[in-house]
Amino acid sequence: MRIDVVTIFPDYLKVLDLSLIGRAADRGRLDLHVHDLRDHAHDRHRTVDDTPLGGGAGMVMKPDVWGEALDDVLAVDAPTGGRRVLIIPTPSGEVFTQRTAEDLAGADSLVFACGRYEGIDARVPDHYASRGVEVRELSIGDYVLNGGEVAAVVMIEAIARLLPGVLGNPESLLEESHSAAGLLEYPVHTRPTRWRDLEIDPVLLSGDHTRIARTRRDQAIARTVGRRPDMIARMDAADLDREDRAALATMGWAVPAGAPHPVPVRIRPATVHDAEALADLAARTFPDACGHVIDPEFIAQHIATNLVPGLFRTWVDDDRVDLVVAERLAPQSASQASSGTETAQTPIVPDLVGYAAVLREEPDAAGEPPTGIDPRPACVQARPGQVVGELSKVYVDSTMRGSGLAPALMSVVTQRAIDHGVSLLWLGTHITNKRAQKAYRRAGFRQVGTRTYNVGGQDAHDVVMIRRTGEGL
Ligand code: 6GU
Repeated sequence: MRIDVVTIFPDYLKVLDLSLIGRAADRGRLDLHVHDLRDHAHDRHRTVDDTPLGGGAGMVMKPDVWGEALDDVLAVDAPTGGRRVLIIPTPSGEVFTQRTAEDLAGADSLVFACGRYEGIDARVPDHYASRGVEVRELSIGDYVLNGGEVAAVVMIEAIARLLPGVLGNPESLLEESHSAAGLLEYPVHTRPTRWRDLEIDPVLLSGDHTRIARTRRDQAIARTVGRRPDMIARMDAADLDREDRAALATMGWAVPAGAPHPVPVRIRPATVHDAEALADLAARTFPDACGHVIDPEFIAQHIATNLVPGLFRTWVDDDRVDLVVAERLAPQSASQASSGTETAQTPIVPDLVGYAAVLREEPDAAGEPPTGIDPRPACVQARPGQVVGELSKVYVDSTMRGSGLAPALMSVVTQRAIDHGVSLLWLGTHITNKRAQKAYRRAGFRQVGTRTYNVGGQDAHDVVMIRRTGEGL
């Protein structure tokens, strides 16, 4: 690749003679030429700028001087049929990204026109574009430098390291930040394994490459969620496997069925303001859990009498009930969701897409158990004094199936129950609902028996599963 740089400060580009890029030039991979713009100024003072037409602050670089300089460079260096790009670094350009670097690495010749002051007369890029030259006005980020030289150095380094034979180890191109994967790179470590009291995840020392890859991927996801939520919002859902989705869902992002990208979702304890939306959600999701076996009329009856706003209000007020909801957030809240900066305004009707509840088996002052708790089946055997909780509900809206939200809700609600002393969790789920059983098994539940469950006056057959938590697991 040939690179020409036109500037009034040729010395700025000397940094490119150092290190990698310099070595690439030495080995003939890169043919770098730096030209002094002032060689094309013909007055006594070698003037390259003038005051802006129309008034205003600063100075503008003269089109006649630039035209002569660029005509020369473009004439000398006409590569035979190759692709040549004229690049004008400017803070008002399109943003230069890794994608731009990859694209430009495919060119045969690049010409950088580095402006100073308020920039180059705007007719210069227009002129060359109209003559068929590929012109790109590019910015390296949202801040202002005094001139294009440093930006040109940045772009040249980003482009040159992608050229074949420039990097010593081309594999390091595969797993880096801003690669096609759309994630920041995972944190890296080297010996000593313990440094100033800081240790690394022991998985990295396990030699188990599958687990190492998973841990690193989770770390890359966590880092990107925290630092660059905009990148998460742009991720291609097709690139996300089930474990990616589960990790994202615990970090405030879920992938709705058929959606192109993750969307921000917050898992939080329910409040009284959620009661109506919870009843709606329950009415939408409960029928799916019945495995199309139970008479729709009985299901409707059960919903109308049990899954009402009053039930959810009662649960919110009962400290024996851990009730958590998953709320879909408006897209602009993405950065707030992951940076933890809460905004005061709560939507009037929260967009709830999932909920989970654990009901603790414990009488209240009046000797009553929590509303809606089921009798503990005989196959669920507790040790004396053990606190038992029923995982009463984990429902996710059909649009969020496979989004990772169900396991995330389950893990949040069970952790809250454990924090409240529960060490044995049980649940009943319809025998035909294999999808739910599989999800519960993944979450550490195992089947211990069956029960008969009355839905709107009709008997339903449930599988009973338990999970022992905390000590004595
Ligand atoms: Cl390309 N030039 C200047 N002068 N300032 C910048 C820039 C370029 N990119 C960001 N700031």
